[in-house]
Amino acid sequence: MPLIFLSRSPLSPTRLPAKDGRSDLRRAASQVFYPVLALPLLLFLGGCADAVTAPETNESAGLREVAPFPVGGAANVRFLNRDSTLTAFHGQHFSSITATNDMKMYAISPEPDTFVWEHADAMLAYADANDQRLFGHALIWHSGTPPWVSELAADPVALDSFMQHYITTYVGRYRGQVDGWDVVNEAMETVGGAYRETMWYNALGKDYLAKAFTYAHAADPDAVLFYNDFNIERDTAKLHGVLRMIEDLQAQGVPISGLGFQMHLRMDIPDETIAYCLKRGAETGLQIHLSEVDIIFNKHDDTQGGGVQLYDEVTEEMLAEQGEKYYRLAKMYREIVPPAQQYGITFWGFSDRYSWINGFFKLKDWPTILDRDLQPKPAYYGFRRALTE
Ligand code: 9MR
Repeated sequence: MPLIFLSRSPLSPTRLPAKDGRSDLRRAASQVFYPVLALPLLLFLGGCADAVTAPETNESAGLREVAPFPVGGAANVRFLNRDSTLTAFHGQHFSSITATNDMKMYAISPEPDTFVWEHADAMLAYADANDQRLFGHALIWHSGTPPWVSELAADPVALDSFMQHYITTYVGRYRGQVDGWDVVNEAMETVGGAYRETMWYNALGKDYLAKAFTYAHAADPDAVLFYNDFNIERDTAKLHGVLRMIEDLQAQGVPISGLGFQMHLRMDIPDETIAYCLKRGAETGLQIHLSEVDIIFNKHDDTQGGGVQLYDEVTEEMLAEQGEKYYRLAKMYREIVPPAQQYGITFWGFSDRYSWINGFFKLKDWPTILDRDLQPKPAYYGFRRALTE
């Protein structure tokens, strides 16, 4: 399916329609505290896993039509232009899109005093043409920082001034059109609750987070502004570190409005731990985004090439279990996160053929909702069942 590009300039002042009419609700709810009891929920989920469910009456409808919250798929422009089967799937099933890499700092500002808008504009045009919400990933991230910006760290004043200029220009350009941003990504150490000593942290101290959110809010006061991290659904020390940081930001009046759980899950991460972490996250009152969902069978040590191949082949039974894991994840999100805080669930790649997992960790795995032939897996049906029950 060819991409259709609209003629509307990305500078148009019209905010993309609140596609489900919920944007205002989402923001209004961001300060509300919702206590949730995890135990009854887990008992309930345990019961549901075996429950006989009524057949769905609307099987041809896309996930986006049956979901009570936005459902997204991460993709790059090049990818969307290349694979028409996946483009068609993306348009049919997703109401939200995140650029996997095209909106990172290394893509937007690869050289000094340069902004390259071509791919971000194309993402916006694609989102517009498909009536999807565009989510911005990610403004400040140590791994997304191009070398020339890292060199600025020798002069903290210059680095701060660049950060302000970058965020103001970028968020300002897409004001009203990018619905929300990962303002800061992965500011905590891989394991445990300490700040990651990135060049941003080393030059500016932990205040770089407050500054980034403040600059982003000034550039688009209506955008939903997220802190996003990985393993915070399993490493409770890391989650608690993130919660302390959020409390600190909120106490200072910093305009943070969302918390992203990346949710790069593994089959053996206990549901009880995920439920606890979601509950604690929701208690912040922030919007909660499951921002990069996939579920692997094998293991890795969180480093590039660090895969541990436990399973060389996947069986029907394993795929069925993965379907139940997807089911329980979506169900937990629906039951634990109050509806007004459900910013949505986004898949980080949605086919086993193209998933980042295999190349990055040097693993053979089956993490997504479509198989290598781009056919829906039990994971797809499990996820869908949790939306429609
Ligand atoms: O999937 C992304 C991969 O293609 C890129 O090479 C990499 C570096 O930019 O980033 C990957 O996406 C990461 C995301 O931006 C942040 N959370 C972890 C994701 C997987 O590494």
